[in-house]
Amino acid sequence: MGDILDEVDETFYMILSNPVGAIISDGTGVGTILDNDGPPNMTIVPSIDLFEGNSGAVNATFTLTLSRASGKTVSVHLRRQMVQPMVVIRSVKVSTT
Ligand SMILES: [Ca+2]
Ligand SMILES: [Ca+2]
Repeated sequence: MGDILDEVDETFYMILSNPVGAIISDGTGVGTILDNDGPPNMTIVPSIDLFEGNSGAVNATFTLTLSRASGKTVSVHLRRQMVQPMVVIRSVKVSTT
């Protein structure tokens, strides 16, 4: 099936049975559908602004976007890098939609 989904190659069997006028000596053929689609592009929202509040922690939400769906598991490593040393990042939570 033609699609644009990056996916693993798919294998199927073609099996012969109930021959008439012949004998099946090798009745199983294997077909492999080779995926020809590359992975989607991933981007992170370039910047966000948030108010510091008056106490406690605030949440900063960065949105990651894929250019299109993938048939494979997509993962990415998140790394925190301090620009201002007084910023304390206590935790990172990830959710998907
Ligand atoms: Ca394709
Ligand atoms: Ca595909």
